[in-house]
Amino acid sequence: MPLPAVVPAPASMAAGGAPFRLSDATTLSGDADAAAGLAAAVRARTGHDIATADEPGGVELRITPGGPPESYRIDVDEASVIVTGADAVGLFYGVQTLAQLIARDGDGWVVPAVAILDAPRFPYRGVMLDVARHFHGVDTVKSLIDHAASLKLNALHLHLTDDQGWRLQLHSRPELTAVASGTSVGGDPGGFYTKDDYRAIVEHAASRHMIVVPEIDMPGHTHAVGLAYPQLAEDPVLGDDTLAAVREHGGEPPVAGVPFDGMAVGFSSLKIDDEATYDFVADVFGELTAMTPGPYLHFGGDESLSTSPEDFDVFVARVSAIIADLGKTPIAWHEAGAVKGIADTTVGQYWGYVVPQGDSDATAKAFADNAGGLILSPADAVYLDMKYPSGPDLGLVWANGPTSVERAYSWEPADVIPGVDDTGILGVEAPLWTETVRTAADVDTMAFPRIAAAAEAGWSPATGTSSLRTWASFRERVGALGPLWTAMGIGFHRSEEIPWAVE
Ligand code: TNX
Repeated sequence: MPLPAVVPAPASMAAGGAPFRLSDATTLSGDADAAAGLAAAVRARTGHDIATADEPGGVELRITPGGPPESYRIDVDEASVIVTGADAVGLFYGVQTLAQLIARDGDGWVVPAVAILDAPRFPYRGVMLDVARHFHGVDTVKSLIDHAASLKLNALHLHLTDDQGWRLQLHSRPELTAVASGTSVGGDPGGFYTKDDYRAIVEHAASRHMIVVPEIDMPGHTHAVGLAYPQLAEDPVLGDDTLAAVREHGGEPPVAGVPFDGMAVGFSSLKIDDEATYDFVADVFGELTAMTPGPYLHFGGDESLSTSPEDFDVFVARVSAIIADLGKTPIAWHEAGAVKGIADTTVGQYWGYVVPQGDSDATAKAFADNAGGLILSPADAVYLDMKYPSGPDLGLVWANGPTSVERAYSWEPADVIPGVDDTGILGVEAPLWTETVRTAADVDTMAFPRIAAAAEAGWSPATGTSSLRTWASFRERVGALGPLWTAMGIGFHRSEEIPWAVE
């Protein structure tokens, strides 16, 4: 009997025997939060309501402390479905798995007889949304949280600021949103989150057991800061890369004091020698600390092409220390790993290729050698903004693109950076940059199904250690999720690489 389709692949699964049949007599008992989540999932998938009951029998949801964090087990036979989490998160993930197991059987619905034991490989499993190149409102973000959490992702990284706009209201620095949030790439409208909006996102994420990781990118990617506080920013530097990007993508080159709506990078920098810059950094991350319950604050550090290497070192050392002194763990893109004076708790985020080019592996490895560890976001595999080989006319191609679903899947975290194995890897994150991504539908189509490949890299056993961890298995399992994703309202890309199930 083939194993039922679960994504990301569980640590262990056995199947066989008569299924559990959902009927009007089926009852749900146990943990109230998990029961509400499961009832909603069953309603979305089957159109049926299940009644809750005080007595066990039917479907039972419990928390029994003991196993690893976030772990759960599911035991299904003809008589009962029992989901047991080691903690509330584990039970939540057990419910996500159960929602995937529910299958049509003629006119009815069944849960196949299985025994699943499951726990994550890595503690950090993220998705990033760039709300700076195009602003995306609270509802879009909430949907992304719901959809990503169903794949057991537990971190939402928001890229909140860039050359094109500043998207988070801060009372300590009101000019940022008042002056520098009005536009997006291509002259599209901008926008920003009020403090209440941000709180709503954080709370919604927490209800799905996700943390929010806010990123304020610096010292480059800061043209918008210069609109609000001109004294903090250098004039744009029109280097060869910037001018080439302007030629390739169109639009005007950046001009100091004028909103930038192009796609070039690497031309802006905060003033490194001015103490006012560090007052600004302390205000911004101080206020963000009070607003953000999660442990991480991301300070960017990528593509600072117009900041001299010496200045970059000074800046990264000071900013990482400011964040660490606030009691938070700094995260930076991998370029910052070359900086000797960086706070040693800083987590690095690797965005080089699956096969590292240049010195990207050496700078990334520095984080694993320190206390922080490494988040892997190999651009030619899990960058959700790369074009698909065929399909929507969205996305970029610079990272060895276009990127097929098979390429998004076919990499092994422990094989990317020589000398960095599971002990140095904090986790995996799939970034969605939004130069070309304007709507909620665009977010869905670029993210799904490739985000499922990243989720499996972050959650499931290493390739080679499980028969489920192959492209052949993955494409079948993802295909089986098509009806569930449709019921959840996910507008996924119907890639022809995947045998999508039809009901
Ligand atoms: C590189 S990857 C960037 C972003 C762009 C992205 C587009 C990284 C750390 N920086 O500024 O939006 O490419 O794919």
